[in-house]
Amino acid sequence: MVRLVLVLGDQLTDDLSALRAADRDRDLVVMAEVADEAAYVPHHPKKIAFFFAAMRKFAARLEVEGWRVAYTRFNDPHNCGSIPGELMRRAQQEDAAQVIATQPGEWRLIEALDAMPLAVETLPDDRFFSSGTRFADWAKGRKALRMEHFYREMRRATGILMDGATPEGGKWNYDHDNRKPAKDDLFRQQPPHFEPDEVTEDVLKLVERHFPDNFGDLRPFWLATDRTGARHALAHFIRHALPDFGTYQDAMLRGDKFLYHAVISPYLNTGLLTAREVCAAAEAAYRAGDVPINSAEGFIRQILGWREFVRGVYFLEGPDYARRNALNHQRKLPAMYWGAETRMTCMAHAVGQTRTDAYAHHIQRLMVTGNFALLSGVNPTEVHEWYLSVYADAVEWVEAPNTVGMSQFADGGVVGSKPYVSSGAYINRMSDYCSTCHYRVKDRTGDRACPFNLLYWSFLDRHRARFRGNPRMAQMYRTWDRMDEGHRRTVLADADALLARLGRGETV
Ligand code: FAD
Ligand code: DLZ
Ligand code: SF4
Repeated sequence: MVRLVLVLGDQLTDDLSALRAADRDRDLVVMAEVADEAAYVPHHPKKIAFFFAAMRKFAARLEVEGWRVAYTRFNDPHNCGSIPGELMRRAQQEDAAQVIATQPGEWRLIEALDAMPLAVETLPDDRFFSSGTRFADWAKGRKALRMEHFYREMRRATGILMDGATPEGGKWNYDHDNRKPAKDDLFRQQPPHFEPDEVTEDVLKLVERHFPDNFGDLRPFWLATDRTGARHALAHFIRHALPDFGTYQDAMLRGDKFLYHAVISPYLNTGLLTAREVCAAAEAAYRAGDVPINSAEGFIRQILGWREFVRGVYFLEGPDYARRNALNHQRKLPAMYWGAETRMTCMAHAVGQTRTDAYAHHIQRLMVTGNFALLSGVNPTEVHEWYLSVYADAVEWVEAPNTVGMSQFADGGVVGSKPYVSSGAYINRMSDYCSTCHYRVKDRTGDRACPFNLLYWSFLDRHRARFRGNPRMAQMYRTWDRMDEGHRRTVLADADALLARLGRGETV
């Protein structure tokens, strides 16, 4: 009897476990562009187009390789609008009762598959270095889960950047050499842009028609939508940007959206690239002498360390993870996140490039938009839904731990041991934003004081009971407590006034 082989939009990998388990001569691959996936948050139009175009091309490739594929387009009049609905429709058409699936990357879909009246065999997603079981074993009995410890174990287990039993170069982590600000450089290479072909152009027209009001610019559309393009993007990064990745990984510039970042997360998260091949390419460049250790290690840590770690946390913590709100923050997400006017240059730039490119790099996400939401007490579920919507690389298993955990501390300290908060001084050190800002980064009080300066102290003051015993925050509280009491009162009053303006929807 024919079995249905489900391939989701983020499972576009040739040796996906579901495809390996299936019989090409007998089984039917099911892929579907459905309203439930395309509209459960208001995705950026570039993100929807990227997923649909990549899905169509992957389906066409499977057919060339001899698979029978039932592919449902978004505007097919028979489209049931959901993954379970499409599986049921195909099951009736084919008289099938069994489904083979690779575990989805989101609890919502795992639960939907579990609830189906068909026999669904869900296989582990082994495109990752670590399995859920391995992570759970590592986590068992630990008081706190720390990425750095997990990362070292992964280095040992995989042998990546190892010299026998010791880390390559003698150190596990070279961040000490990193974190330099960058200067404008007209000759810095930009990530390759890919002209839409006929398949992509069809998808762009469909997205224009069906999602006209979603936040974000659909055109110019420049992402790769197949494996060949994704591999080209990877090779370009390794050659042109990886050598400086480490040194400048935290830098931000008004005139350069991408700096030395890889811009490969959409390809990794859909499966067009695998984590193994990306780490292998970076390690090979290091061993060939083309890339210094601080960059190779820093980059590999993001994938072998952070990416695997947050995935482990997402599945270990369970389906309620994305809704946590440990700090009980309730403010609505300010309209500036959806492009409303702001006088803050850093926010305008981070949101602006999110709108045009469905991309912002890690420090923009963490220390600009994330930092501002956390300091001003925005409800983390709203923050989570924003990040899930606006980035082309956003799938919940990776987005939620980064947003709810790392950036908003809403998981109470599972991902990070302290909240990532900073005043304007950090942004000023790492970027050229402040020199053109309405606000003054050096001002600590008053109408023109940088909002980060006001909100930073008011956040620490508000959450003193929770954080004062945290050894990593003791210095911050000592600094605050040493300030003159009158000054402290002014800071808190100015912060309250700013928050009130934000609450009234006034431009900040
Ligand atoms: P680079 O800086 O060049 O890094 C290389 C690769 O390392 C990335 O492609 C990515 O696969 C991996 N990586 C780097 N940092 C992380 C991290 N913290 N967690 C997991 N993988 C990492 N990443 C996503 O892939 N999807 C998301 O939805 C997402 N949401 C985020 C939300 C917030 C609030 C924050 C602070 C970070 C988020 N990240 C997310 C992590 C990180 O910002 C992106 O992976 C990175 O910006 C992607 O751009 P890049 O390919 O140029 O990355
Ligand atoms: C992100 C996305 C979008 C926009 N559309 C689809 C779709 O129509 N069909 C599909 O199979 N997958 C889509 N995806 C990706 C899924 O939402 C993704 O598989 C889940 O987030 C699980 O990780
Ligand atoms: Fe951002 Fe403050 Fe600098 Fe303005 S002064 S760009 S608000 S950090």
